[in-house]
Amino acid sequence: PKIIIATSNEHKLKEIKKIFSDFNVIGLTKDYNAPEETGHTFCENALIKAKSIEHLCDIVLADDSGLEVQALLGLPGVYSARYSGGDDFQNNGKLLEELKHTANRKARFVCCMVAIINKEIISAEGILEGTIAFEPKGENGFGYDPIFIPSGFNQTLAELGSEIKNKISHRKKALEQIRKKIMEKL
Ligand code: ITT
Repeated sequence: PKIIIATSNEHKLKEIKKIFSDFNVIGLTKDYNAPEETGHTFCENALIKAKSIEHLCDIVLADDSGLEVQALLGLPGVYSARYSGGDDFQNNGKLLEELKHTANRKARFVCCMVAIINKEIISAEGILEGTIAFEPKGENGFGYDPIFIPSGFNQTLAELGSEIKNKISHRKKALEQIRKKIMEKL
């Protein structure tokens, strides 16, 4: 089946295409006129994005995701993309600076997927637990991947690479759950 994804993030799109290789996943990226993400939760924002392209296809999907740092009471959270006002590199710099004197490095990635399938809304959440590194390492991935060490590993997601990331990530977990729900509706 064909699925259109509401995202302007090429990296997300690539991961979703890889994990949903059994669907005909189409990304809008450049043509996507992103709505303002005014929600207070990942799922609210994912729903705003999914609704904005609902008219385009029988199945549409949106991903809203981010990093919750325990010592920062859950920030950057829904503000993850715009945390520093700059790019990914600056976001990572700001976060490391804020945690400079903090021993508690616990954090988690959260991903909420919302699909609208023949007007019906379904959602699923995925979480990846881990810790924040003391300096950025690795070249793969995007966003906070260079400073996030998933539980059970001792390298960052950017060092571990996409093959491992796509097996354990918050995005993978959310997609597998929503895949089941989509299949039930088809
Ligand atoms: P769209 O809204 O167009 O999908 P976006 O990048 O703005 O693209 P979000 O609003 O969901 O997406 O913000 C997600 C941010 O959270 C993203 O820019 C990263 O900074 C971070 N993030 C989410 N998933 C991540 C991952 O798998 N690895 C690293 N950082 C991630």
